[in-house]
Amino acid sequence: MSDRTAFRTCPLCEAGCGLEIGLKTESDGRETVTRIRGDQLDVFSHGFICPKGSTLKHLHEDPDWLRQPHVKVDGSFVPVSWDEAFETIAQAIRPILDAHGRDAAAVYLGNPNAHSLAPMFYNRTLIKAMGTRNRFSASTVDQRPKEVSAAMMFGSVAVPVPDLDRTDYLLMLGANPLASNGSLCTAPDFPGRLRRIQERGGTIVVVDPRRSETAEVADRHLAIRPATDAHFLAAIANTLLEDGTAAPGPLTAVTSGLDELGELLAPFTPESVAASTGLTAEEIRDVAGELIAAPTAAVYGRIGTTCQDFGTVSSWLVDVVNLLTGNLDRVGGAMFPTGAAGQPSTKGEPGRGRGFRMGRVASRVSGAPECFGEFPVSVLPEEIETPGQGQVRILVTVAGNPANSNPNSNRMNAALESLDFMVCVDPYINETTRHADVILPPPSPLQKPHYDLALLNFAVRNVANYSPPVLPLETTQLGEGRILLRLAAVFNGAPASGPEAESAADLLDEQAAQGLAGAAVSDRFGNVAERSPSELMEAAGDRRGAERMLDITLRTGPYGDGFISGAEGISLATLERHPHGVDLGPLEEHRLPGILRTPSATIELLNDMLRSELARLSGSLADAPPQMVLIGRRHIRSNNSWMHNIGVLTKGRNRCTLQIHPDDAERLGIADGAPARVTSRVGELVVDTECTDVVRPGVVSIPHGFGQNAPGVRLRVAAEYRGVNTNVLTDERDVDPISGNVALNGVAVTVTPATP
Ligand SMILES: Nc1nc2c(c(=O)[nH]1)N[C@H]1C(S)=C(S)[C@@H](COP(=O)(O)OP(=O)(O)OC[C@H]3O[C@@H](n4cnc5c(=O)[nH]c(N)nc54)[C@H](O)[C@@H]3O)O[C@H]1N2
Ligand SMILES: Nc1nc2c(c(=O)[nH]1)N[C@H]1C(S)=C(S)[C@@H](COP(=O)(O)OP(=O)(O)OC[C@H]3O[C@@H](n4cnc5c(=O)[nH]c(N)nc54)[C@H](O)[C@@H]3O)O[C@H]1N2
Ligand code: SF4
Ligand SMILES: [Mo]
Repeated sequence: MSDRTAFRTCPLCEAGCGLEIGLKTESDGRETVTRIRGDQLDVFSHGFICPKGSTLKHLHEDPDWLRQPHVKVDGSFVPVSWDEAFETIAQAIRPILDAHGRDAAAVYLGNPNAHSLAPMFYNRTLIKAMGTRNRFSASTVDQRPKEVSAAMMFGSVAVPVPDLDRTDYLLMLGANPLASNGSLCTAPDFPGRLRRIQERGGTIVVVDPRRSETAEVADRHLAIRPATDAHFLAAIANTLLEDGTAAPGPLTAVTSGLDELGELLAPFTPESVAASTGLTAEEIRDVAGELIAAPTAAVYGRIGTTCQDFGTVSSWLVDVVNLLTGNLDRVGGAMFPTGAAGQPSTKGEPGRGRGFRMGRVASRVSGAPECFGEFPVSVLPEEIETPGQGQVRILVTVAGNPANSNPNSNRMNAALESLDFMVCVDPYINETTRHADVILPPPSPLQKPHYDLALLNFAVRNVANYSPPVLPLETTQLGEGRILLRLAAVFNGAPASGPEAESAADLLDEQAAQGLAGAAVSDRFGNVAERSPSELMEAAGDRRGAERMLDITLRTGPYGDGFISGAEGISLATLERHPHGVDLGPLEEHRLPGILRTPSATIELLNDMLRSELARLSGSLADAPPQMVLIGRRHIRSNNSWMHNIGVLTKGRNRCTLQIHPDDAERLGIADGAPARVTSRVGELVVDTECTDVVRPGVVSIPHGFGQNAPGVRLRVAAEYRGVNTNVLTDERDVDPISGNVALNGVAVTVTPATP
């Protein structure tokens, strides 16, 4: 029985489903959650949720979720006040920064930041206050190659998404939305959207070394050899160019590099890539022919195409094929969303900008190029380990678990333990935060406001949806934005406690809002603003913190009243009146060339980095594949490394198994269910096997994110789980050369029976 119903967007994955939350007032006046189910009226998810959606209640009530700061004293964590926590940080970091400079402190931003409103704004403030070039994030174990390929082609991180609701033909590579619910393609009820493609007579083809849950429902599954997607896509592109069926249509006029493309892709014929991909030339030609013949078609690639050796060139080829088949920026093809917090098109004119540059600075130890203002996480351990000027001695993590999620976990754990000082903005004592000196826990998702600032820019429909906090903060808690502002103030040398610390945080908030309003109006997107910065600040009224930042962002976005003179544009107040979201309609076509931000105001297909990668790619055609390679997988009941503490999700059989093909298991003498020893260049582990023909021979699969049974971890449910951390095996040296993203898939391993 509920006394009240609240509506909120689920922040756990990219789908962003609407939740209906029942609340009851207890005798002490506090509200508790009675039930969470899908919000039938949500304009985007229409009632869909996955098994994780209802666990916001469990997360909120998890006794291991810290509700006040913790400081390590003599090796164990003790709860302290916020003032004490920030004083501890101030006293520890000041002498280190004074002696060794700003680069002695590094920051690592993890995945949940992308799902969290305040950090989307105030991580910038923190980073600025830290003044360090040593910036890292989970992006380089994830989507960085796609961001790079999009930025090269379009001049900004404008990533086309498959128009799921209107396409006739969907070619998906390295994505398993039936488990992940989609990524870089925000689509609540992805399974339903796929089903409807088939119901309207369309076709789904899945390219994956494993017969994933998504492959099972597809019309066709091509069991490609890991890390050869670029071979496959290059052969498709080359086939279309060779047989003259390539038809970029009106985009030809705004594309540069098309002439040279044929020559560079010439080595890749369906016949020449058959051996490496493990597919037949005929299968590849069929897909090429079908993509052209389909009334509309979209190619979509995800983790399997980005977290691999040829990440950037694979990601690039996805959109090259979308372009060559005439499906880029067209209904039913690969389209550019118009997020309410996103990038408007210039009016009428081709967009022009500074384009994409990387490598402005290089990392200290191995010279890895900067990309989007960050170094790849693959070099974080060496930056901590290697003495000298600029050595990383302090690490701040915000919503990240690099000890589990990054490659070569043994090395990462040792590096984290060797730091002089570590601060984690994180709710849990887990594999990473156990190394911390201070943990600053954010409130639970139900206590935070929400707007999918980043992810709605990748949505298959234009939608805007704001959720106010459902439950209040407890007296021991601090909002996440406030935590980041207070921490930034400490790095600025401001007082760490008392009223002066509060004022310092207020001042930073004021500066952040003014900076945003100023930047927005001074021609953020080549449009002329209708409102001055002070008008925007005034319009935000009494709002402060993330809500004020969001209001300014919405008002100066493509639907905002900051740009549309006279019209009732979207502001935060509009969204507050629509608890189920505002539907802004299906994706629009012809956003090109208006959204381009390349210096040439064209789609820039080629550059020297891509030319040299294509040479490496053709060189790799003759490579003998390793005998056995490791890939990852996800399960609908997991969320990277941090939700195994929720019992309703982890109950049931062990899901952290080594999937191995029965032929391989027999050859290696490994019985189904028996433990196997898996060894890579950097580490080894023992894991339960699961003999199954869902993986192709020569490929084994272990899901990531498990292994919470490490010493010092305080996750009482997760620690009991029979899981291992697969990133003990993944190799920080194995990176996509352009983006620096780690090749978490396609890792060479040996598998042997483990004698207990
Ligand atoms: N082998 C292998 N490894 C992988 C992958 C793979 O496919 N295979 N996938 C990679 C991918 S795609 C990603 S995105 C990375 C993720 O890498 P990370 O972001 O480093 O790790 P997560 O497992 O997402 O852990 C998130 C952390 O944030 C904390 N947290 C949760 N909610 C909040 C919050 O609201 N606020 C704050 N401050 N903290 C919060 C959690 O306690 C946890 O410590 O892992 C990568 N690692
Ligand atoms: N339930 C759940 N949902 C999640 C997450 C989670 O941990 N659990 N994590 C979230 C995050 S951070 C992200 S980034 C997204 C990721 O979303 P997805 O990209 O859909 O992630 P996966 O489910 O890992 O699917 C990747 C697929 O790539 C395949 N693969 C591996 N190597 C190759 C290869 O070389 N080539 C090809 N073609 N395929 C390959 C794998 O077999 C797997 O089926 O999911 C998000 N959603
Ligand atoms: S699919 Fe599940 S985890 Fe993802 S947003 Fe929807 S309910 Fe939340
Ligand atoms: Mo991710």
